[in-house]
Amino acid sequence: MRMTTRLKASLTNKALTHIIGAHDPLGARLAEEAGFDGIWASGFEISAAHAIPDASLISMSQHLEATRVMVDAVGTPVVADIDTGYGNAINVMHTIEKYEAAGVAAIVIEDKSFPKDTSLLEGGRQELLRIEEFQGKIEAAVSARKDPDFMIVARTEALIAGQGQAEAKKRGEAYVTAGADAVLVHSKQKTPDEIVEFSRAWDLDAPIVIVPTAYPDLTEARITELGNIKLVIYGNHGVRAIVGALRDTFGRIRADGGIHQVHGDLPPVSDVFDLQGVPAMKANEKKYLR
Ligand code: SPV
Ligand code: MG
Repeated sequence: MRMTTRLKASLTNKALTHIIGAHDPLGARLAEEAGFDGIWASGFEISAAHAIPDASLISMSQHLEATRVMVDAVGTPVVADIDTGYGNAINVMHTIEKYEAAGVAAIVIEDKSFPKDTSLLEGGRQELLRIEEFQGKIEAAVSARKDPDFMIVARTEALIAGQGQAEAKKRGEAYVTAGADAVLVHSKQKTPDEIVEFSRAWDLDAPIVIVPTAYPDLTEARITELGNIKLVIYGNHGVRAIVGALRDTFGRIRADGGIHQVHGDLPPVSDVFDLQGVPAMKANEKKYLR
């Protein structure tokens, strides 16, 4: 089954589909191994992996390439975070063509102005596009896709921008009217209240998507109870885990004056060989090297 169709069916048939952020194929493989339904090609993670802010500094081609190599590495759907679509509706059409050709299962496009600022930053610049302008971008995305199962997820930053529930609902509805398959509503509040309120007021068939980074108490069990949230994205836990793990290991090696202490606490190199696909390569060598 195509990844587009598989992801779309998952949103329809599963109570809740869960995907997690990654920025490279190794992380994507580990997410797949852990049993996630898919990969979030996170703009934040890919920016962080380049050690630059998530503020439209990564180019479309950089993000696309990072996404493509993840698609190639896993047998699970990849959802691409295309930020604002890298420009206006025309840029969006080009972006959709390229991401669909790269094999991604769905894209998420957000209603902020370009260049964007990252959503969870205290005091970040959060300027929204006019609704009609963003509807034009969604319509452009819908017209540019070839596979009808390639989902276009419209993300509203109305709550992030402090514009309130009514604005968030109005925008979500307008985006579905324009052809969005689902609406991602983002929140930076520390409690789930704002998202719960949005979910309770939402009465369209199009499913809701959330990124509960700021309000981690909204567990999958509680999300499922709400009924209309069908996709949860864990945005940045991979890159944060890496930051913690590298800082700890690198710091210990310096403190210990060698690798003699950390050595036994790390996964063996053979574990990395497996993740690289070395056993399959060796099997092929046996067959084909003569
Ligand atoms: C990302 O992971 O890039 C996201 C989610 O868009 S957030 O960083 O919370 O905006
Ligand atoms: Mg992002």
